[in-house]
Amino acid sequence: MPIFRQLFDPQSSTYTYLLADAGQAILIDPVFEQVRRDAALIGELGLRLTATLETHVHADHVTGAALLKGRTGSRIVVAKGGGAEGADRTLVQDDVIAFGKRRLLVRATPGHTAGCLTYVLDDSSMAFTGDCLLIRGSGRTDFQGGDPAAMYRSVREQIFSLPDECLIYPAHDYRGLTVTSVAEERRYNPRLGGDIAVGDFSGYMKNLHLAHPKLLDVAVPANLRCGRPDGGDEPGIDPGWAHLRYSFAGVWEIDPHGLEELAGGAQILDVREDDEFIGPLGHIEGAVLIPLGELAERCSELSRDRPIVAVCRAGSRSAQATAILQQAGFTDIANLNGGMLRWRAEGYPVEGGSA
Ligand SMILES: N[C@@H](CCC(=O)N[C@@H](CS)C(=O)NCC(=O)O)C(=O)O
Ligand SMILES: [Fe+2]
Repeated sequence: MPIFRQLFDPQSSTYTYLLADAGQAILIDPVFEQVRRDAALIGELGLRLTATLETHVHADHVTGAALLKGRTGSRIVVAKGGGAEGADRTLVQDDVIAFGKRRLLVRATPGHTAGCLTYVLDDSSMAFTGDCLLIRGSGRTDFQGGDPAAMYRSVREQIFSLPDECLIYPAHDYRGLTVTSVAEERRYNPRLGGDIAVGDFSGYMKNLHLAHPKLLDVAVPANLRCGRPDGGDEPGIDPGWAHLRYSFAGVWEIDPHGLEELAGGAQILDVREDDEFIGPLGHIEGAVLIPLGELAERCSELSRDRPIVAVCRAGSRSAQATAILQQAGFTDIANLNGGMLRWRAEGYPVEGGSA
């Protein structure tokens, strides 16, 4: 089994999939706004992102492909027939994408769009069906070259032909369901399962009457550029006041070395209890003490004009402090990774404390 993670974007109900083997990772359908999260996870798992794969040109969110390429050097991989420009590789039926010693095999599954692809893991244990086959549903077929008859054929010939136990991971689920299997969908899919014929499916799809995706006019043009921003800045450019690292837990972290480099340029907020502050671990010179339990009420004691580095014993209470400060409207905040324990272990100076 390769490393596998299913990641969710709540805004668009999109699933992004991380697959990795032997240190090499790929992402299927990364979302622009989640690039920082996804890059953090890949870093924390000690992986290198080699490629991002799209199942299709999305209409409801912008891909993170170009941003990820800028950050990590990953290659942008899309369908040959999808119309997107500026990719590093384009795929057709039966192409192979390698990561470590594992491979994904490409199946063309048009119907939701003309260029939709399904990616099947080498042992047929998993398939990533994009917006072709969804859990007890299917992608819509009413724009972007959608075609119910093509989708029917794609599902019947390219997906239902996989082994019964093959797990199906779609690009979306609007009810919070996460996974299904070929056998289940073959039997229970209300649009495409059992004895349903192509005419039945087309009738079903013609009467869906879905509103267009809210982001359609933004997402499609951006995705045709593989997610390259159109002159605009990338959202949430990384903070420039220190060398920070974003964690998958959602916290900006600073290492002891980074804090030392700031040389007094930040307020140091120690959120331990009074007795710990003067206890054996000591504290960092110039630190202001506000115990975590009092922070919400005492925020006004901190300056909004200088960045804040939160500190505690091991780095967990101070991570919570960064969340409290963020809620209170502070912007330049970081957590001292590893807290006083790491600060001391790496030989940085303290006031008070025992040797
Ligand atoms: N309300 C969503 C609609 C998203 C939507 O239309 N999703 C497409 C996939 S890109 C779809 O096929 N949806 C199937 C469905 O909603 O049943 C939005 O505004 O983004
Ligand atoms: Fe879609």
